[in-house]
Amino acid sequence: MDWNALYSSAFEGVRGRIGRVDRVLLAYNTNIDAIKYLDGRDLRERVEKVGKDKVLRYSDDLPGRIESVPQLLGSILWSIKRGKAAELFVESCSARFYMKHWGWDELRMGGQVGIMANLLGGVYGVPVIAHVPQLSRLQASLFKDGPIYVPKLEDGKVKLVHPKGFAGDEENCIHYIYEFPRGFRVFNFEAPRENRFIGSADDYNTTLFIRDEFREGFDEITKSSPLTIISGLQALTKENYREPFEIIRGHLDVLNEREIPTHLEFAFTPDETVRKAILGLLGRFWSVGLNEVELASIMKVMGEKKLAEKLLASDPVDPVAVTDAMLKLAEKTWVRRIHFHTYGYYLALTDYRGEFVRNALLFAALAAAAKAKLGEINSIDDVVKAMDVPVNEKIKPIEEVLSKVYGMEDGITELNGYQLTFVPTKIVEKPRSTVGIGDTISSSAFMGEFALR
Ligand code: 8BR
Ligand code: 8BR
Ligand code: GLC
Repeated sequence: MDWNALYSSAFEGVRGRIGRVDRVLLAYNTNIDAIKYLDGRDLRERVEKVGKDKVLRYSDDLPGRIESVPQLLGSILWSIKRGKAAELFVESCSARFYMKHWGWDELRMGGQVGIMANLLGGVYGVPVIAHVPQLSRLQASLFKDGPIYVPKLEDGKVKLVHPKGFAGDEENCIHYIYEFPRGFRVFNFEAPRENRFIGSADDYNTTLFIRDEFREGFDEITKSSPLTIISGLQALTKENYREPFEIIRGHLDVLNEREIPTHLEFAFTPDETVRKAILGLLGRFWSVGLNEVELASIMKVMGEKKLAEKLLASDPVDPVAVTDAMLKLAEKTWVRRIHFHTYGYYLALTDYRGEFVRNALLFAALAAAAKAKLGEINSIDDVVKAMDVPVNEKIKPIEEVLSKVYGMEDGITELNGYQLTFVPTKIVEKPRSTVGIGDTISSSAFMGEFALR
């Protein structure tokens, strides 16, 4: 299969038709990402200063939330040791103060909504309406120019303005992101792959605070939005999820009534009660996007323990286990589209057919590689700069398995009344940063499908 030729025509196809996507509504999580690229010596000195013994126990067991500086440093070590991402709410003032003084190398737009708003609106030129829980001046300044809007209530009426024109003087919701490259060393730990630990000094996104504009004006806001992407449910806990879930159910009623295709970006949700509650809502979404850890975590709450283990057992992930899990999820919830992404390839299961599903995935993979390579995509023409990143050769055996087991050809096959679609991705050797690549993939693919339909 000449994947490069398919990549190239998928890109041209989406670029030529992107103007057909009218407006995308994005809710709920937007924040500021303060990114610190870790330095091994600095980290070691900090750990020694607060006490190695106090810190190291958290590198074995991640705490539920951060209540002290040793917990913060220990959690960072937990991520490094495993090369795994983790995100925890930072409750303690002293840890928040410590992170602020430690500082950052870069401030970036954060949160699924913020990242997707800048990509879809600021880069692709697709009009978006975004939910921004707190619009501080700093938060507003991180929005790109372009057709990005937030609703503003004036005399009970919804007006759409660019975030920079909102004139809000609200709180800063800062997520401190500690990034490390593959091979990063501290004490006797060595990171098996690049990743990050996130400490969220944020009381709004973490509890899914929903603004009045979205409580009172939702009906009005959705009138002009033919597509929706929802995210930000991941930090809720069994103690606080009920109230926001009530509002979300109300929002889904409106979206379903209007037949607006809605995608859920399923980020890792540590609380099992919340994960089950999300599973219960999934049938009301058109589409869901997730990675292998997230799919495994859903299989766990569906009682599919063996399958969950299989999903985490090999690298690259066994595509037959992924397909089994996607089928189980689709048959349980009736969600129409599942987009799975992992390091090296994507799979989609849809209850509809067509090459456009594959081409949208290819466009997304090119955007992901561009994001990894450049750190930030500034125009749609930046996306094509990733064409020279080679298609992942390690994925050949995965393609062979899919062809042998399911008779897949050119990345497409039929299975139990669904279309199963596969693409091998382009992997950038030394990515600039890992934050936000998943959001780039999911939003580009979902939007891409509707451009190509
Ligand atoms: P298990 O609980 O099955 O080990 O899976 C945890 C996975 O979710 C890890 O891959 C870890 O990187 C990720 N994760 C994230 Br993101 N946030 C986490 C959190 N708060 N606690 C535990 N794991 C988390
Ligand atoms: P999550 O954060 O949701 O897991 O999404 C990250 C995705 O980014 C991975 O599934 C993988 O497809 C992609 N990715 C990563 Br991580 N590193 C990449 C790289 N260096 N080049 C291209 N894609 C990458
Ligand atoms: C989560 C984090 C946010 C980050 C985003 C990237 O939403 O809270 O800080 O920007 O993931 O995907």
